[in-house]
Amino acid sequence: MATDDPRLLEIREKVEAGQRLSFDDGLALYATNDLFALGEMANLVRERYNGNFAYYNVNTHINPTNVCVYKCDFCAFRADLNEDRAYTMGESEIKERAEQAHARGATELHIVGGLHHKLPFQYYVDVVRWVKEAAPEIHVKAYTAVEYEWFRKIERGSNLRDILQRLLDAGLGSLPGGGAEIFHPEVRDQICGAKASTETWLDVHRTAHELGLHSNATMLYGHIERPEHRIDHMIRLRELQDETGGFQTFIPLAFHPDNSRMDDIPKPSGVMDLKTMAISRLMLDNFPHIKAYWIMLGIKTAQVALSFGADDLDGTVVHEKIYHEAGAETPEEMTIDEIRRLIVEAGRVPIERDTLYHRIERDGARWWPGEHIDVPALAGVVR
Ligand code: V47
Repeated sequence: MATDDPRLLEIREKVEAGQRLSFDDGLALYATNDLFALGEMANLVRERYNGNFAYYNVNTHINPTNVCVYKCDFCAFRADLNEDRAYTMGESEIKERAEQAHARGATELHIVGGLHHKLPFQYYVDVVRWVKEAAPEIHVKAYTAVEYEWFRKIERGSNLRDILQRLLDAGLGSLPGGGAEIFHPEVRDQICGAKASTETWLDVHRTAHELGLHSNATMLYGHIERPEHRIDHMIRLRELQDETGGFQTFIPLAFHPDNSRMDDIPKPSGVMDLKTMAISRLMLDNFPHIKAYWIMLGIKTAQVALSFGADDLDGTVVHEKIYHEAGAETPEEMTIDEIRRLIVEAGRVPIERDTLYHRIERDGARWWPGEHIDVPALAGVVR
């Protein structure tokens, strides 16, 4: 490694020996300007865990409603019930979306939306049921921890376990990682103080893991948070993962300010994006995968991120609304050929996966899951 920064050399030794990095190590990584040294260290871990593979899936998003009781400062997607842009999808629209997704070969539907104060919990259960009726093979990755906490509140007398079980019975397959934002109260209280607390977010994922579900985790960065808040966030996730082993993928989400109440904040820079990707890979030593979500990062940065710790690009993604409302300039969809070309050009081997990281074998729009892609360095932690 070309660096002569003694602190980085010390961290490098730990990384080579497979030792856990501390909070102070994380801060030292954010303090360095040696992006190449940082990227090279993250790449070492990335290749130790996932070799030269880069994963993607074929998926579609459904946001059943944008009506939301909360007014998170960063959100450009939400609407009040009486606004013209407010909508709620019914059974036929959800089923049509699921059928379309199935017809084009999607293996996953990613479902998240607003917390609608007039809809009962049964509506959210029905959304999952409608999808499974229309397209039984599709994996439903649905609802953030914030939504689960809302369901618990509106379905009086139920606990989180009952709520999750009812959705499991309707066909739920796993949980996406949204709603995590920044766990540290100095930031969380300011940008989304009203919604599910850090403890609740972690508790929803813990309970889901106990029920045998896998989930993802995110972190929204590039707004008012500082490096210590990001490192604190990663360490809280690492601790829960030590306990349960149920997380699959960590997704750092770059903040998009347009149309939000924080539109005076500039978008995170390319350096910040790559640093955060690399540091995530280094700090989250018990997460099998780190995702470069191209919709948020932009296609070019996501491609470069495959050499800075990331091993996954998410999917072909159709009908993405949350970031496009907030000014994302990426297209709403990439074809399989485009994703594979980006991966090959980055020197990686493209592997189509399903939500739970089984290889997908494909013959046009028809597909079937192959073997599970094990991460050798984490044997025993993930299925
Ligand atoms: O929690 C909202 C973020 C998240 C903005 O699990 C914004 O595979 C940037 O979690 N600028 C929801 N970010 C999306 C999400 C996700 C995305 C892709 C894959 C997976 C997965 C999960 O979107 C929210 C919030 O952190 N968000 N508004 C914004 N203006």
